[in-house]
Amino acid sequence: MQVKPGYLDPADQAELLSEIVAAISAAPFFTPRMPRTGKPFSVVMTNCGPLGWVSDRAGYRYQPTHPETGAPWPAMPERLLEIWNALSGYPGPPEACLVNYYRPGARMGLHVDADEEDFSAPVLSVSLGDTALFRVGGTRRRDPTRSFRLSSGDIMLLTGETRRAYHGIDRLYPGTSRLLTPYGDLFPEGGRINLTLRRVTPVSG
Ligand code: MD3
Ligand code: FE
Repeated sequence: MQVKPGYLDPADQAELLSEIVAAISAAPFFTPRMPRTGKPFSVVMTNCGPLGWVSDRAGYRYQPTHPETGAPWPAMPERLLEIWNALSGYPGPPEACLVNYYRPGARMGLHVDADEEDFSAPVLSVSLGDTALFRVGGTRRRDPTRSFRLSSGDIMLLTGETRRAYHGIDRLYPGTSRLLTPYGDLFPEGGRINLTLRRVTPVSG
């Protein structure tokens, strides 16, 4: 696992956010639900790129269309493809960009990302907006965990062993960023957006 604090400067963050806001207007946030129980997540989501991650009573999966509108996901911003090319070391483009929105009070419990077919590909995460307390452990739920803060503009690259580690977001630190302020209609309480770029299927060679 590699963390690149402040990889994106404030101008880059603002430009990336404007592209994500455009994607959200084409593919509105949906509320993911736990398989079987239907319990809603506190995080809302959308996606861009050829595939998007969704979760509902039927289960977790990647699919090419929005679960509510049925439309294909919007294209992945070129800027994200460039970041992936610069940092991932992977010989193919990402297929999914999951957009998670945390309002103050939202969290994401400890989990493992296991719905991708290609675990040799890294996961690349971009944090925008309020600082969050991130927690990562080992490949077993009982393994010890460590915590650190992720701030706006930070990029995290998950490779190798940590790609299969338990991780989650324990809390936000509300009011720590003004990046979302221009979009008060969409984000009236501020909050945090996390982008995760993933390869889902292996690159065919
Ligand atoms: C560590 N998102 O969408 S991103 C998720 O901040 C998710 O929204 C968190 O976990 C967020 O699945 C964390 C960073 C991240 C992504 C994948 C990982 C950390 C990871 C996979 C293994 C270990
Ligand atoms: Fe995850």
